[in-house]
Amino acid sequence: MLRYVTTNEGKIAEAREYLDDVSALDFDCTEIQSDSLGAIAARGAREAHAHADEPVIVDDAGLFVDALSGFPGPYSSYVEDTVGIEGVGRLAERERDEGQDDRAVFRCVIAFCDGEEFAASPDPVDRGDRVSAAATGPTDGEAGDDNGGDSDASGPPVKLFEGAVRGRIVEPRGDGGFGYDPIFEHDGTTLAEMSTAEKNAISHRGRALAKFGEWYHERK
Ligand code: ITT
Repeated sequence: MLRYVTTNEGKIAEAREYLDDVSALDFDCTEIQSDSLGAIAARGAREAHAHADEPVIVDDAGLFVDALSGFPGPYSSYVEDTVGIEGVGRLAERERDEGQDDRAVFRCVIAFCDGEEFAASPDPVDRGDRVSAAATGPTDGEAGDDNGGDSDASGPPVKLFEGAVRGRIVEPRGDGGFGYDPIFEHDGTTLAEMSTAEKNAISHRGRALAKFGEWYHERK
């Protein structure tokens, strides 16, 4: 059984369109401070696999607004909880009034770990060095203890699957989906105005899930 480490029902609903044997696992992964979604997801997948001893996926997603130099990006969750999606929309609008454009990109990285090695393929494998270097933060002896000296930087390899979708930041529309979906428009329709299948067909997560699903079915 594949476990999807998330408390977000929307993510599970989207994943079920690609994976028939997936179930949610409520496990509180360490959310490291990093500007790399891959580093955050890889760290979570290692931790969750060590905890559950089952194949796991962890997905980290973020909204990168061009006019805000990529903000909120990896901080999207915190910003949704504090400023709110309308607040992000207003910030983007203010910048737009200053002549900036309204484009944005939604990115998603799915990290898979089952404790085994992976054959080389086009998708990156995090071996606890390349990505964790970005995730490690202060080294031993440096100030700060949040994520400093990432003791889980080594460990089993983690395979990463990435997806992205370009769009525009607009006034909120639609009541489907979750998170930033109402303010993210793709080809004239916000993600919140789409069904799950329509969103998956063009979305960051749909693209990452399609790659992962194909690879995972062959691996099984
Ligand atoms: P888990 O960590 O439990 O998986 P989460 O919702 O916090 O749930 P993320 O950290 O990946 O998941 O999400 C970062 C933020 O981006 C968060 O505010 C989400 O609501 C939002 N988000 C993620 N995927 C999204 C999507 O497909 N559409 C709209 N917003 C999304």
